[in-house]
Amino acid sequence: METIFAQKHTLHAGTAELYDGRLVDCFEKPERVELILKHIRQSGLGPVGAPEAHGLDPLRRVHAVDYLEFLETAWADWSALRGEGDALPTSWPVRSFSQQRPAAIDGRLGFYSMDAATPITSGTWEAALGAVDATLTALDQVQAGARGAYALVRPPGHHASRDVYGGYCFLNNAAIAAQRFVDETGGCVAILDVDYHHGNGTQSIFYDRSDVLFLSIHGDPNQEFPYYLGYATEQGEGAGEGFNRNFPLPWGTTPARWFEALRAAHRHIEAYQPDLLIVSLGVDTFRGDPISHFLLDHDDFARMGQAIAGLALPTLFVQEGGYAVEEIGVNVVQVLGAFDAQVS
Ligand code: OKP
Ligand code: ZN
Repeated sequence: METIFAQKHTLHAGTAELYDGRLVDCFEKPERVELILKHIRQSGLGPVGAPEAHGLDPLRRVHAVDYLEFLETAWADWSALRGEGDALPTSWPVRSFSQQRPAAIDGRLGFYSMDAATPITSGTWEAALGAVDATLTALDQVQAGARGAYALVRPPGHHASRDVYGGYCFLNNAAIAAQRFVDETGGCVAILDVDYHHGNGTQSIFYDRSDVLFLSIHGDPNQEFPYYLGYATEQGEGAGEGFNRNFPLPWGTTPARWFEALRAAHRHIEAYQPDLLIVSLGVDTFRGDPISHFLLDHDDFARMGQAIAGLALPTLFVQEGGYAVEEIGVNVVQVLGAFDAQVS
C-alpha cells in the first residue's frame, strides 16, 4: 500500500517532557517516523507519496475554533515572554476552579491541555497541520478505491479532543479523517485504536454519535495514562449509546490475551458494518517499548495486520504511538505488509 509521509513533522521536536518526576528527553521524537520511513523503503511495502494541502475546514469540523486559534498563536505568545525554550503547562483548571479562560499564556496552556509531557515548540502548529494533510491525502486514496493506505505522521492525534491537547497530540488526525469521510460520503466509520494508550480524544469527539463507532484496546486506565478515561463502562451516550467500546487490559498483557480483545472488537465491527475502517496504529504494545507494559512481539504485529485485513473493509492506517525507536519500523511494516499480503 502507499504511505503518505509529511516531511514537515521535523518542525515539531520538543526538548523535554515531565516523566516519572523528572524532565527527560521527549519520547515522541522525529527519529520515530524517519526510521519507519527507512524501513518502509527497505522492505518495498509500496510507494511513498507527499501530502496535499486540505485547508483548515476539515479541522474546524472536529476542533473548537478558539482551540485552533490557541494552537496557532501559543508559541508566539510564549516565546515573546520566555524566549526559545519549549512551552509546557504547570497548572490546570481542575475541580472547584472556574472554567474561564485566562489571558496569560501560562493560564491558557493549562486551560487547553491535559499533561506536562507535551511541549509546544516553534513549529508545532505547522507540523500538526502537515500530519492532518497527510492523513487526509491517505484518506483520499482509500476513497478513490485503494483497499488500504497509511498515513505516516507525527505528532500523533488520538489523545487530542475537541479542545484539549496532551499525550503528545494536538490535532486528532484519525478523528478529522473520520469526520471528513462522513461529511463527504454520508457513510459510517469504525475507528479501531490499537495504540497501547486509550484514545481518549477520539472517544470524546464521537461519544454521542452513532455514525462513528470507536473501539480501543489499551492499558487499563486504573493503571495507565490517560487515567481518567478508557474504562469498559464507557459505552457512549444519547444517540451514541452502544457505539463506544473499550477493552482495558492490565500491565503484562500477553499476545494471547490481547488477541482475545481484538476478536471481541472484530465482532462489534462486523455487526456495525461500516463503510470505512480507520486504524489508530500505535505500536507501543511492543514488549520492548520503553514507556509501555504489553508483551506483543514482532510476529504478533503481522497477525494484527492479517486480522485487520480479515474485516474486508477499506482501511486507513494512521500512525499513533510507538517509542522503541529502533524497532517501530519493523513492527509497523509487519502490520501493513501482512495486511497487503492478505488482501492481494
Ligand atoms: C501517547 B500515545 C505515564 C506517563 C505517560 C504520556 C504518554 C503519552 C502516550 N507514566 N506519558 O498514545 O502513544
Ligand atoms: Zn500510545
